[in-house]
Order: sequence, then structure tokens, then C-alpha cells
Amino acid sequence: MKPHRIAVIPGDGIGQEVMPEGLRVLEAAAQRFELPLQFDHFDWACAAYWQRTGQMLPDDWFATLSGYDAIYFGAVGWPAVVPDHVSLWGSLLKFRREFDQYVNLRPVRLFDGVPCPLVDRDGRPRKPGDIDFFVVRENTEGEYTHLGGRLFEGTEREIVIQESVFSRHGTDRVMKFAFELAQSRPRKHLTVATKSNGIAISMPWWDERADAMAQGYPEVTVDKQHIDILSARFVLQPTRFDVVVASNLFGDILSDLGPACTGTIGLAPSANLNPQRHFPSLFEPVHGSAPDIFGRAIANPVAMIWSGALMLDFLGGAIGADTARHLQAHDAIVAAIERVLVTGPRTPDLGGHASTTVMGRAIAEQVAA
Ligand code: GGG
Repeated sequence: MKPHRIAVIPGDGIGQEVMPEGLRVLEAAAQRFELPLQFDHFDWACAAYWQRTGQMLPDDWFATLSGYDAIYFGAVGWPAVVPDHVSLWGSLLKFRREFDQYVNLRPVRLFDGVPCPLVDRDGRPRKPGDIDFFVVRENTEGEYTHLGGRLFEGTEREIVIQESVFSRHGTDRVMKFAFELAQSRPRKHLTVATKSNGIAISMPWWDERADAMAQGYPEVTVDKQHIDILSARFVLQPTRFDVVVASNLFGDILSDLGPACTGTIGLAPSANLNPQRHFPSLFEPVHGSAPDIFGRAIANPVAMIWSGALMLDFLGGAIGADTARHLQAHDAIVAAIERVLVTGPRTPDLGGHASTTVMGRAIAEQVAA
């Protein structure tokens, strides 16, 4: 089997602390399931900025990364050195856009052993199985644009404009992905996040595109929910959800809220996919660089590790790959996470006292076993 070439970008803050644990677990899985993984490391982070050129990436970043099968990414952001909007647009958002990673797939799941802050109607804590859904976030357009500007800056008449962009091509393709995913699941239910009462041009149109796509998926039940009540239902009635499709900004918010409802955002993985594989896809934890906890060795490594499992699953779909073995490796990593969350050492966000490395090692040992 040809090796999978993986570009490793730990990035900033706790990205540097959780990445070694992600790699440790991937190496254990690669050895056990005989998967040929080749890792190359890149120091593209705020600290290097890139070697003081005022850009986050070197000029040849696109050509360099195009030669890879996947990007394994930690986190971006160190506002003491580079303003957050500069670092985000200068790296992560560039990858998503230029590599046309138009789906951001974010699983949300409550695990056994993780104290859940939510209760049901009778005041009982939520159980695993009550929360088990996917957020499908549109990842290349929507509210995330650089279109707009400031007028009369610094005066009483100051005006700031920021446009959103929704293309039919961009919307239909992410809807299609979400419908396909819903169709593949037992419940076959899709929730469309909208705000068509308030955002009265783009969101009614977004709903129309969902209706049009629904014609091709008669088995999938669909409901549209305004983002405000949808957010409330994540907290109050999480059992309602199976697959949720959302615009870029709404999806970003929901995919932090969802994991927070399952106890900690430190568990939440994500896959930024170019489903057609024309370009490398990128796998990263949902959490950011967390400067407030960097250096204390308390960051939860699970989101990074689970993102690695998603990467193996995706790589298993490549032409010539042994799909079954990749899937086994994915499942072994998720099973190891499940076990350690119940019986193993845990980081403080999970109520434990373990360091990032101790928890990462415990998961790697389970994978190797
Ligand atoms: N690994 C996630 C990360 O670095 N996140 C930084 C961030 O602020 N991302 C915003 C976004 O995903 O749109």
C-alpha cells in the first residue's frame, strides 16, 4: 500500500500539547493495523509568523500541502503576537477555502463516564445515547467573508459593512452531503438551521435549497429550526437531533455548544472535508489554542485523537486503500477513548487530575493492546 502522506501542523497554544498525543495514538494504530502513515511536520504558527514576513504561511504553502493526502492540524491563534482575525484568515481559513474543504463535519456525542451538565424533563442526568448527532457546517462561504469595509472611520458617522455570501453551488453541495449522511443513519432525520424570519433574504433562500434537495431524499425527515430555538433545544431536548446542517457561522456556534452540552469541548473533533479528494482534507479539534491553559499540561487530548481517527476513516476511502483496515483502526481508537473515559486517567476538564500526556498514553496503550 502506498503510504498516506500527512502534513502535521501543531500550530499554537495547546495545539502543540495535544498534537504529540494525537500522533502517539495514530502511530499505535498504524502499527497494529499495518497502515502506512508518513508524517511531515510544519512549524506554521503565530510564533514563527511565518519567519517574520507578516504572513502566517510561506509563499509556497499551497504547492507544498497539495502533495499531501491529509493535514493534521492542532490550533491557530496567539493574540499576544498576531491578532486573531489575521492568524485565522492567514492559515486555517485559507486551507479550508483554497483546498475547497466545503464540509466541516463535527460529531457530537455524550460518552459514558463523562459527567453531563444537562438533565432531562424529570431532572435526571442525560445518558449516552441521548446525545449522538452530527453538525454539518458549511465551511467555505456564508457569513465568513472578507467582503465589506468601514466608512467614516473613527467618526460619529462610522459605518461598518460585512457581507454574507451564499452560492447555489456552495449551498447545494453541503446540503447534499448532509442529506446523504442523514440517509445513511438509522433515524434518517435532518435538522436545517435557519433564521429565515430575521435574515430575510439569504435564509429563506437557504430553506428553499433544503426543500429542493429534500425531493431527492424521500426517506429523510426534515425539520427547519430557527437558530435561536435550535440552540435552546440543544440544551433542553438534545434527543431531537440526528444530523444538523448549518451555515458557516451558525455551524461554528452549534459545534461548540453541542460538545459543551456533552460535558467538555475538549472531546470534540472535526473533519474539514473535500469529499471529492481533489485536495487534502484537514482534521482538527474543534477547540482553539486556549492561551489561558497553555503550558499547564492539562489540555484534554481526546479531540485531537478522535480527529486522527476521523482522518484514518477518510483516508480509507482513497483509491487503493484497504478500507476495512482503516475502519478497524478508526473503531479501535474510538473504543480506546471510550474505555479511558470510563476507567482511565482523565484531564481536569473531566474531573480528573491526569496530564495531557498521561491521558494520551493511556489511550495509545489501549489502541496497541
Ligand atoms: N482547531 C481549531 C482552531 O484552531 N480554531 C480556531 C478558531 O477560532 N476557529 C474558528 C473557526 O473554526 O471558524
